[in-house]
Amino acid sequence: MTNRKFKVGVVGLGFIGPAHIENIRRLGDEVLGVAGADLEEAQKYADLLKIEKAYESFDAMIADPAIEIVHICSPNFLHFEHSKKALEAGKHVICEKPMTITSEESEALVAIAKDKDLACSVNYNLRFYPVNFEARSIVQSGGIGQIFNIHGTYLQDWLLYPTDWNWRLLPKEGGSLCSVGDIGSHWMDMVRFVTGLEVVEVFADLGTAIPVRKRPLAKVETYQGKMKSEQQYEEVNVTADDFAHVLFHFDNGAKGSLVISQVSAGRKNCMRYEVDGSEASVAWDSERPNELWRGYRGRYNEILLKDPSIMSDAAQNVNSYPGGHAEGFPDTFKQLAKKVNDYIVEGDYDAVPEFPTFEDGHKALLIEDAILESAKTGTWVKVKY
Ligand code: SOE
Repeated sequence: MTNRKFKVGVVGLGFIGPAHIENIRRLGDEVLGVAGADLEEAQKYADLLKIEKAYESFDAMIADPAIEIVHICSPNFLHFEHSKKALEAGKHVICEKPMTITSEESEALVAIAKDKDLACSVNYNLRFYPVNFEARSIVQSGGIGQIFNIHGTYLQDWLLYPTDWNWRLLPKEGGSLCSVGDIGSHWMDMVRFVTGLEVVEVFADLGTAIPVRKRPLAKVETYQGKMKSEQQYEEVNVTADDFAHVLFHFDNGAKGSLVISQVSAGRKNCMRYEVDGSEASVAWDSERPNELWRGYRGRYNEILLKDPSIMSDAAQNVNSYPGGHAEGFPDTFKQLAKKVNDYIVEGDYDAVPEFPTFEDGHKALLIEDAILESAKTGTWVKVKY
């Protein structure tokens, strides 16, 4: 715990940048300034969110000696450049996922970060729903026995209509994988986190439900398309996945499967995982994020309703509110950033961080490389760690 007040800069002011800003402030830190696509955008958000400085560029932000931590919320293709420059300027970094758009870039970032006494995190925030920490404690202390089966889905509907548009659909901006990189990566990170297992090989089948989309001529932020009515459009051919099926082999011999989709009507932001062990199962659904299900063969099943007083120390540590007081999406950002703050205050950069690291971000990119290759070749492909 610390009362040190950090000065933070945030780049990227689309859907997720403001979520970071809100939760940095909830920790008591100061969002000293923001950078966006240009000064006009930065100024607009600085005014709207009552932030002292609007920088004319990202470079101007990291040149400010007062900034200690940089949150990178820019489009995916800028994550590499922004993280690299921030690290070279001596700033701690929390980078949105995916960490970069290629594994060459993520490998380079891991190397750059290696010898620096800086905290480097990738924002796999969904880990930080307290019951996922509880699931991890249960599973990794042998609470479900030997794991043999891991399955789940990550489903959304915000790209269902041909008029739904997002920069993630363009490989140059979002990376070669759309739904897999954007949300499948969260699921894969989550099961690695909960089980402690690594993905050894994958078999993937990628789908594009809407091969021609109508791209609005005006800029549209993530999820914003759902709110808009009349627009002027241009037609764009899309090759990126908006849904996918992936099979996994894990390093303990367990098998897994995941269905990913951003075109599933009615599913708003629904990540589900279930881990089956020889004695019990655990399952979680992000649309009921304060509940953890435990399944048994010989007795009644259980549902834990989030309550720090009956949870493990690790899970208690990422709770802010007592039982019956729901914690949600914004809280996950706060808890991740808090772990980063604590790490910086502790000052032992050889210690194993309790936040998702650049190594986790790099592993995600390596798994995605294997997914892409498998989809192209129609074969099982080993992850090249
Ligand atoms: C859009 O699919 C998105 O905002 C993702 O980019 C986030 O990582 C996920 O948490 C919610 O959905």
